[in-house]
Amino acid sequence: VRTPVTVTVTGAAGNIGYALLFRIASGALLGSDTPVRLNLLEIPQAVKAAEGTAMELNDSAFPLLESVNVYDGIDDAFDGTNVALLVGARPRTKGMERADLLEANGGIFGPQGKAINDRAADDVKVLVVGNPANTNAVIAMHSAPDVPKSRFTAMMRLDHNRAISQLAAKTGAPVADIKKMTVWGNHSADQYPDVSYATVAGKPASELVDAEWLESFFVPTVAKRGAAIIEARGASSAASAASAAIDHVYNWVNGVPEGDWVTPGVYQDGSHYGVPEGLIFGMPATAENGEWVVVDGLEVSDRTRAGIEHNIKAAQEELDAVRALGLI
Ligand code: NAX
Repeated sequence: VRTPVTVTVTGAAGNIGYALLFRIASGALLGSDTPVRLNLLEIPQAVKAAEGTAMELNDSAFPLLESVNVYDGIDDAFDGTNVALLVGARPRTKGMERADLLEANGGIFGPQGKAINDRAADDVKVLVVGNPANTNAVIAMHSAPDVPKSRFTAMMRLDHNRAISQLAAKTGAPVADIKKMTVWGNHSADQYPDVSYATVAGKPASELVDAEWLESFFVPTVAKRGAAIIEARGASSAASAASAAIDHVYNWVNGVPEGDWVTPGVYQDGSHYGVPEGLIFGMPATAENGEWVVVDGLEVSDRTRAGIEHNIKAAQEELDAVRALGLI
């Protein structure tokens, strides 16, 4: 049995939190031989609900769960944290301008980044789920100058998994047969899900589906799936988002199977696919020794290039707004 890992989950009393915590405690996040200490962070109004969830976690008697603690103050919540899942965010409410949304989230992710900087373990890995995820991740990263930038990531895995699911349904293949899916860019409607390199039971996906289906069905269906879930369920994606967060961290820590890759939103140093330095951007990656490794050198079609450029523009505009607000 390995040394226990401390996992901090923000927004622990929310919908994603409820779907996420039990899977972390069961061992799905880090593996079945790694004991977990859970730190749950909530805002004061939701602490009672988080304590209820903590009671249920204890009642589940998970053999790997060493402890559960609930916090309403950020510093202690990140003390010794090895994995920080930043789920809680300020949602966009009706009539809210983008600047207001960014400012409210800057007030959450800036201080959390600083607490991670000051209190987390040296090997801390951060996954930002709360929207706008890519930009919130950049804000947190800027407040944590002592933490390597590559430790701040944004969740693109739900988009990646949605893309796999759509391609599987179209081709009649099991999801396990689909490899090398890619989603470029941001977790927003701007994203570009790309089957250019994907294989289905070893065959190039591009030979199994036509360009018309990709353009008029696949891309918009994946990019707008969140809205379709809200329409059907009357609530936003929660269990699938939690599952994607589990997949992201599991692969980051334990690696990606040979012959495949996944999509994390990763820090850009300016050396990948023409994406400028400073963004946190979805692209194909594997993981080695707990570090993401971008899959470089893929040939990029004109359509993919356009998808990447569109996302660069969208991400930069959002960061310009964040910069104008003095948040980074
Ligand atoms: P909920 O509103 O159910 O839960 C959010 C929780 O966060 C609440 O309990 C709230 O009290 C808490 N919270 C707010 N501010 C906090 C702070 N400063 N510190 C600690 N906790 C705080 O939302 P839920 O459905 O769980 O979604 C959470 C976030 O995930 C949202 O921002 C949502 O937009 C985002 N999503 C991101 C996805 C992705 O793929 N990146 C997909 C799913 C989801 O839409």
